[in-house]
Amino acid sequence: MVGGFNRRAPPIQFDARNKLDARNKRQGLRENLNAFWTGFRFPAYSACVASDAAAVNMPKHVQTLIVGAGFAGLGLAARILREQSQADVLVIERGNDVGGTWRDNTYPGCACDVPTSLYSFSFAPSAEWSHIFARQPEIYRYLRQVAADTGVLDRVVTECELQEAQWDDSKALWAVRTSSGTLTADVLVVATGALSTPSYPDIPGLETFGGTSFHSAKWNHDHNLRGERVAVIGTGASAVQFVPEIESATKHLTVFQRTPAWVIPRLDRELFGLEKYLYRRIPWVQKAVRGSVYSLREALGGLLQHATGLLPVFEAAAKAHLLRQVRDPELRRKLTPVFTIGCKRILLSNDWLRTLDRPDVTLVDAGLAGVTPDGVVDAAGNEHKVDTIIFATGFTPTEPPVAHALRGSNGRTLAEHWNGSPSAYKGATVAGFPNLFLMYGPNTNLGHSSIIYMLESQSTYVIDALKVMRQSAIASFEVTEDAQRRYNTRIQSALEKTVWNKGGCSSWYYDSEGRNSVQWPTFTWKFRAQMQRFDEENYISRRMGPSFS
Ligand code: N01
Repeated sequence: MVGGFNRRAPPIQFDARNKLDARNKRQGLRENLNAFWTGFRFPAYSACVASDAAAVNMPKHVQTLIVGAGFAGLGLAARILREQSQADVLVIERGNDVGGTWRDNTYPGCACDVPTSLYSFSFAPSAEWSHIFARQPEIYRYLRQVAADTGVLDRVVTECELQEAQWDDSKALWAVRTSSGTLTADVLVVATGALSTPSYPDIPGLETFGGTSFHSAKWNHDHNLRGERVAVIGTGASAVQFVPEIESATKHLTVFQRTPAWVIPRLDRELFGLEKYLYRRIPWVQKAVRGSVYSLREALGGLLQHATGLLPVFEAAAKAHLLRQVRDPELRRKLTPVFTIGCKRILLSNDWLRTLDRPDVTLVDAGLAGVTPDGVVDAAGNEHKVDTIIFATGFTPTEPPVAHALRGSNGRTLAEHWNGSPSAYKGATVAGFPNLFLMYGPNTNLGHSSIIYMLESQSTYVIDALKVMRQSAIASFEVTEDAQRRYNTRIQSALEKTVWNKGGCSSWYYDSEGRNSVQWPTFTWKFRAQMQRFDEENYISRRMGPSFS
């Protein structure tokens, strides 16, 4: 499945692997004692995890089924296997490889905008990153290597899409239909990512366009942009990365901006050989760097959440950056946001603004009226003739398609239950949907730090829940409506004070009900603290009985 994977790359260091092995052995003994738990059985599918879809032979039942093999699904599976090497866990992935968003987003210049020392698994540090902000190919390579080194790869079925999952209350399990067959699962974990389904704007006439069009998350590498007139729709985190990369090849670039973003310099550089050497030889050096990046980011989070009065200092820095890079005052005016910095994601770029100031680039901020066979018409009625349209219009985090595939205890889908406004308990569980965990669920996104930290916190919660189920012979758990309601009231009230809610912008953090159902409102360590333990007291649990055997 991972043809081209560089097996000669230096191994990723695994923290205290030996200690873990010993713990795993002790754990293994305990697991055997607890083997009465229905789902416990040795995996029967290792041979069916395939390099070609035809060889896939789905198991009939699995204890823990994870949907999605990106950072969230891989990280969780890796940690489950570290705790219990024989755990009955299966990962299904609709793509042809692991890697999630870092497999799919291959646009020119794609890179992480969070320092990679923090945007990587805590249990799998790598000393091989090329830059402070790693590039997409190396992050993708890293994920494949982690999947291989942790044994997760042997539990992944690729090209296997979840089509429907229905909770069966009488048997206390999920009946799952996939593109590769059906199976049942005791526990279902949805790790399909919040930024995985591309969003396309609803522009009249789009279907009449005679040229080429594609989304930044599905870059068409077979199409050569050289000498073309290209339109880019959207000016978010993806556009600022690829526009400077493609501009010199195109004949003319027309960038359609709906809302200008605050942009600050990306303080990036190559990592020195000495740094990599130290990271390899003295792992705590890298841990210290990770710790400092984390602390600085938490300080920024503090400003975004609690001290919005200090944010104009950052706006001044962003305005100075704009002044340095753009000579044309009219263009500077168009590029100056009218909302508080941080309300939308702060963009990092050293060449985006400068690129927009080039003579072969036009920034259109009049809005979009439609598409003709030859080009794009702006709201002022001007037609911009183009050969290719690239949509850099983001994703659909508040309307995840997977929610249509999950049916809870009353037969309604999660999408029907949410009705356009997602909410969950701790971003992880939903009343009416027993034995279901969401990774990167509602109100777990960040504006200041690494989502990997949040995902690892969620993994801790899921793993503890699995342990509690095993130890207490619990067949099913379901969060109480009351706990979920109280939790969300608290989250929404905390969000009220933050820049994401009161910064004067509209953003993809808001759902169709006008509720911010995306952002985590406070420090990430507070999220970690609440995810340390599976709080059974907020759940309705059903013990195993003869009907569940
Ligand atoms: O998408 P976006 P993205 N007509 O939603 C515009 C993550 N990420 O792909 O601002 C016209 O940020 C929209 O305009 P407006 C990161 O979390 C991470 O760039 O809504 N324009 C905006 O300009 C990021 O936030 C990394 O008014 C329309 C743009 O399209 C997220 O991915 C790297 C429109 C969309 O910007 C998404 O980034 C890259 C319409 N109908 C991305 N609809 C990391 O390094 C939308 N727009 C971790």
